[in-house]
Amino acid sequence: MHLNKLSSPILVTQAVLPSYQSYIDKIKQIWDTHWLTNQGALHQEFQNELKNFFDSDHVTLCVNGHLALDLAIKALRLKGEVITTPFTFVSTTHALTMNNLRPVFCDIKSTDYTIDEEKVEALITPETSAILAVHVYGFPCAVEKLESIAKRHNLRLIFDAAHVFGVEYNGRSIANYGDISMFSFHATKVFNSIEGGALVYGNPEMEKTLDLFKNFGIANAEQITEIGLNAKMNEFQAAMGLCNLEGFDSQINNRRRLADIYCDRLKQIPGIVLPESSAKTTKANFAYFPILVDETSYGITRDVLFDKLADYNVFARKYFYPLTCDSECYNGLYVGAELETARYTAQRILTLPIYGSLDSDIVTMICDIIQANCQYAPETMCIPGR
Ligand code: T4K
Repeated sequence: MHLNKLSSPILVTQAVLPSYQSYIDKIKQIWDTHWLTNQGALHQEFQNELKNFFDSDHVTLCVNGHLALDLAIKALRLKGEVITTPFTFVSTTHALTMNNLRPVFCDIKSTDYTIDEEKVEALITPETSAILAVHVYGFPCAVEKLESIAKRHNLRLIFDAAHVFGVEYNGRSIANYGDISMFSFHATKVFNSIEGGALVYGNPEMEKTLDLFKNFGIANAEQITEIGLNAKMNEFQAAMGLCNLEGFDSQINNRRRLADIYCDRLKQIPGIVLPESSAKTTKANFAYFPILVDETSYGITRDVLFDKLADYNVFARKYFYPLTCDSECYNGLYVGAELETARYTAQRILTLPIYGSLDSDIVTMICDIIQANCQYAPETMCIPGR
């Protein structure tokens, strides 16, 4: 099989943009009103749209996902220890440690890489105040089991839902589980508001607290009732969110088509392991396309495959390596944690390029490269183009 290097780089994702004209039309009112931030009209409109989208009465917008998570932790007044996953973007762990909480790392499942709910209870101590789980790559955690553990032990349950915008589980938006869910609308996500984030929750009393925390704790011009920060979403972000919401379904449909090509081709290759979400009733969003490279069956390691793809101008990413707890900034504090599956996964995971505007021929070519580099391809394997 002869494969040529691509003329321009293919990155793991490409930010979704609405049509130029639709954004210009949307931001025109900012020039009319000179209102740029601090809960303006576009902020209000976006918040209302998201209440419909998430089927929730309570949505708080934030300038980014990380500060949204930070606010959730502050508003829930957590203390002591929080059980969490190390297989995530560093934001999840940093949000805990920056709030003087001690993360207690739980292992993940080898099927969909979410926190292993069967291992959570053993980690609960009198110091535990919450569970912070991540719907990683767009795969829902075992939400009911985590909810019942949290209830039994009187713990708060937070979902880092940065990856699951648009996902439905059991016919409901995934936003409606746990005490609070944080969504990221960063440029790299399936849905973006340039930067941005939202908190979705059921308790109406949280709304006031979150609004205070995200605006310096200012209750009114003369009263500061909380030690808060600035996490407000501005009008340009809200405008981008509103425009991108319109194109969201077609974004997901395009991703689904690409994911189908990846799945059909890659499942045939020895040593390329595809995730299996146990949440069968999910409406998926194809936020990421992770593969696990099992070097004993594939013949080369994840890192070698990463380099081979780069030789063709294809830049996959090692999301999420290293585990957050093994990051330099944590100074080996968690080396002893029993995280066998998480460590195995982080060494072998590779997320392949996926985004709505990606050409299906490129996806086919990426599969060809992965297939061509398998050292143990059986003779009978169907190799298109050979
Ligand atoms: N929790 C979880 C589980 C998360 O994954 C994240 C964020 C958070 C919390 C925090 O949410 P935010 O505060 O970010 O809202 C990226 C993103 O910056 C980060 O948002 C994301 N997770 C993480 C998984 O990925 P990098 O350092 O890998 O991004 P970068 O700049 O290398 O971009 C990746 C690719 O995206 C580029 O190769 C091309 C494309 N891209 C990027 C940017 C910035 C674009 O096409 N346009 C752009 O503007 O972290």
